[in-house]
Amino acid sequence: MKRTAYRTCPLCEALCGLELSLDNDRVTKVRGDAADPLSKGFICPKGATLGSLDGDPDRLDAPLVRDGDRHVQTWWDAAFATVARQLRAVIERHGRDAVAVYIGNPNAHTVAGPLYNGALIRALGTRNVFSASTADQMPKHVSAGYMFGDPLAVPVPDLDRTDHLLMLGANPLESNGSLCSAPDFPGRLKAIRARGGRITVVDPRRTRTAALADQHIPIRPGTDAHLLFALVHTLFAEDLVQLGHLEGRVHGLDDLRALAVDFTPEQVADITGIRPLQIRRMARELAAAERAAVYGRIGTCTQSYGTLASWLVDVLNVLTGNLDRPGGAMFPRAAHIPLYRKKQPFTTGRWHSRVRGLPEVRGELPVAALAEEILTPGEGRIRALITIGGNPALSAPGSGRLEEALADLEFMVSVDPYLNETTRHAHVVLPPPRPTQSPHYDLALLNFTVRNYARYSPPAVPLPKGRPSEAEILARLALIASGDPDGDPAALDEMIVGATLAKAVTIPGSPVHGREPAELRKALTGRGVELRLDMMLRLGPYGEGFGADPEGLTLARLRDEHPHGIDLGPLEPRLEEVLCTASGLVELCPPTFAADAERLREGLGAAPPQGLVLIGRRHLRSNNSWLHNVPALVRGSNRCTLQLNPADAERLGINAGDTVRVTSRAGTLEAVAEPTDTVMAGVVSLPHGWGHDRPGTRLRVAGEHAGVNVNVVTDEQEVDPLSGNAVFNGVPVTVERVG
Ligand SMILES: Nc1nc2c(c(=O)[nH]1)N[C@H]1C(S)=C(S)[C@@H](COP(=O)(O)OP(=O)(O)OC[C@H]3O[C@@H](n4cnc5c(=O)[nH]c(N)nc54)[C@H](O)[C@@H]3O)O[C@H]1N2
Ligand SMILES: Nc1nc2c(c(=O)[nH]1)N[C@H]1C(S)=C(S)[C@@H](COP(=O)(O)OP(=O)(O)OC[C@H]3O[C@@H](n4cnc5c(=O)[nH]c(N)nc54)[C@H](O)[C@@H]3O)O[C@H]1N2
Ligand code: SF4
Ligand SMILES: [Mo]
Repeated sequence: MKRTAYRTCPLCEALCGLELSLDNDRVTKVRGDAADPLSKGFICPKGATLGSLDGDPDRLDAPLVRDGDRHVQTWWDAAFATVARQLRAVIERHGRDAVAVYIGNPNAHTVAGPLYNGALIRALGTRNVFSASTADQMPKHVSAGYMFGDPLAVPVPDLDRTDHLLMLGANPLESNGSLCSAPDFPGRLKAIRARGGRITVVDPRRTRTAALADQHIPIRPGTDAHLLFALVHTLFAEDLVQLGHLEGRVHGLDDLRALAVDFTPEQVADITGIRPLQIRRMARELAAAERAAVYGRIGTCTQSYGTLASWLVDVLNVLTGNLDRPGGAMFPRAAHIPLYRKKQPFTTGRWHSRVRGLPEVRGELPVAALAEEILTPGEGRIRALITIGGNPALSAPGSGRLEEALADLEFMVSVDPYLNETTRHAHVVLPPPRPTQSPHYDLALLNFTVRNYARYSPPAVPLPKGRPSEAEILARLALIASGDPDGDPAALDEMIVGATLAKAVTIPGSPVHGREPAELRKALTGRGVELRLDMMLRLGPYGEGFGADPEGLTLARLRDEHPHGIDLGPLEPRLEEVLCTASGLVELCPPTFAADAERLREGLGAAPPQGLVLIGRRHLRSNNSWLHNVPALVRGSNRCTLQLNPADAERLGINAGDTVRVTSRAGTLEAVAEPTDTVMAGVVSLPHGWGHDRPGTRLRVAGEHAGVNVNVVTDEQEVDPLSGNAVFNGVPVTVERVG
């Protein structure tokens, strides 16, 4: 039977609405959903291939168990029974911390991950929790945590209303944007210029985004914090600080001014590679703009000063009066996040990693420490691992060592649709259903949209009988971890809903303050994911509030009356709702950051280090490590090349197409050279997510386009000390021609 279904694309942070044409259970065509108020029909080449991904013959549709070097299909009950038995055995032998969890990037796109991973982690009672966040945006959380009191309060550039966008370490023309959900990001950038605004891009490469901007400023990798400090310095020195509506709402301005004194443009010029005059001009332009936003993304996070750079980005937004005002950097209001939440004061380091003593951040330890926690003998060593939608064998820094570690585990279980570089090590693989069979609501991303917006899509294709949803898989793992392997997932939902409602009624300011939880429960509809979402939406800022606002949102209303999503309006000033620092003010100069800034001083006036440094690269037709099995996305020339500046190539006697050896402290790899003047001299660039040549995987297409794993040479010993984040940019390497 032919029909049409609507849903959100789960592949990147742009959250495009899709219109799927289906023939029975098969997707025959994918188009942009023109009725989606946020994406308005926009779609990219990845979204257009969702049908191939959904129907990929290599996608697992039954669980696997490992038998020696092979994986064989098994029944769901048998797979869960094996997990229960093996996890119990590891916990009995080595204790609860011996079981680690790794949560990968797709958990930001599934509804199951954010709803059930917490319960699983709590039930395990382990301190060894890792995720892709420490290979990505953890510096942003630490920065927001100390500045605003809430690690999730990461300001988003108000793209549609700004006149001046200063972008560092982001390439939305390839990535489609990150921590800023904006379908058709390229179109929104062009609109800034069309209305007379200005875009400046700071990036070691002349990317497609840089090419679209008014101005591209090449920067030596890993030195953004130096540049940003010099911008702060210039604002103070030239009396350009204008807090405007933030006057009286910040703390630490004098400390900040004192700290910035030495960071003159002259002092950072050599290390950043940017002329003092240019730095002053950037500061003046930023200060002069009517409405400006500074936006830093992964290039500024995955470096050794990641937290300092993230902090200084928002310091600039504050000093120019642009935080929390239209056209500046604003805080979206997500429909599922209640306003009355009691927030804990933000801290880090409540525990530390066993081997290197790295601090816990947001309940996690750095993924850069995962391998050593598995391989180093002693009390508290990790002996079992649960991976959920992640491929750390390719995505984690120093992943050569991590692969060795994965092979050393006593037990590993993976919730993943593919048998890939990571899951080939698993003793049990539990595949989630296809995207079309899964419900969708962006719990993790609707907090970062450029307009307030919500959308829920029910599964477009029903699950076959006996096939668990991803939510049920994770709920069953949580039940296993809590010692109740035969427990009912529905009972887990009731417990969570009951606990949330019981708390909500006690908090003054909540729409249900003083009500009876049991009575509230009766109003909710649906089971599992839908039940949980219905509760969250009702308690949220646009919610029906269990009768408080009869016109407000419920899941049924969002699903049935707004199948293309609902526009909840432009971003609005809401700093008061967000702020939860002890002082009640924006902390401009947290002591922890001031102390770490001492590391930056060492670079002042210093000549840049000699030698080449490595950075990453994203391509529109890729998505980290896992879309290389879709034929349409890997067709064409090899993209996994080592780009380098022609001057460096000439000096090293390297020609286009030569095989070159790249060596770092951590490891060595071979890649094909691609000289290009888009990369600044002294910098080489290799994309991540490749290296699909391992035995024991089931990725037929990707195997034919294997590429090399860049993370063999990135160094797990280097982290941003405040966040524990991995350092992928500015890795010192040597490059030589092979043969
Ligand atoms: N097509 C595609 N889209 C994706 C992904 C993908 O793999 N492919 N991945 C998704 C994920 S998980 C994420 S987190 C987002 C990331 O989204 P973005 O942050 O936009 O990611 P990139 O495209 O890698 O852009 C980072 C830029 O930083 C530059 N850079 C490197 N080092 C430095 C430095 O030291 N300083 C400065 N200023 N710049 C530097 C790089 O040259 C690059 O152009 O993209 C998401 N979208
Ligand atoms: N050198 C270098 N390394 C990097 C980066 C870089 O820029 N340079 N970027 C880093 C960044 S930003 C990130 S976010 C990380 C990503 O790191 P990871 O999250 O570890 O890696 P991914 O490649 O996103 O892995 C996704 C996995 O999820 C599975 N999957 C896909 N869909 C689903 C689903 O619906 N449910 C479940 N359970 N599983 C699913 C896929 O099969 C795959 O195994 O990589 C980091 N690594
Ligand atoms: S931009 Fe992102 S969300 Fe939109 S269609 Fe492409 S992959 Fe999907
Ligand atoms: Mo990411």
